[in-house]
Amino acid sequence: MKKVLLFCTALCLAVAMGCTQSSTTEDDATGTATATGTATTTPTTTAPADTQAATLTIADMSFGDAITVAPGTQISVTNDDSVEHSVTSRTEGAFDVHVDGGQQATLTTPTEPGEYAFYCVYHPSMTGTLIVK
Ligand SMILES: [Cu+2]
Repeated sequence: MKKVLLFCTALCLAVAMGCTQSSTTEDDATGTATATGTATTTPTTTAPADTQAATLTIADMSFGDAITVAPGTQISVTNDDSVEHSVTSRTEGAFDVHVDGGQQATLTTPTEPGEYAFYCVYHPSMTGTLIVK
């Protein structure tokens, strides 16, 4: 009878320890996941705010609203469409950037202030305006 009791106690202890160990591991995993999520969210929130003034997003065959930038600024051009577009100035040689579908490119704005009309060489009906000042 005593032997059975001892065995039971040992088994109960083992189960209890097993439970404690597994729950500790889960807590650790949850803690790590939360920390990682927070770390990832912070830079993502910061990045668009910093680059907002120098970003041109092409979507639905449109350049969107006119953008105003400082001379000699680097603009990040994002093509959200599946087809290639270009950002080509009507002022010859001012800028001409081609971006494949789903890709990004960098456009350096002219150093001469002014209003630059541009279009897409593949879809000439797509037009936009870049204001440098
Ligand atoms: Cu185009």
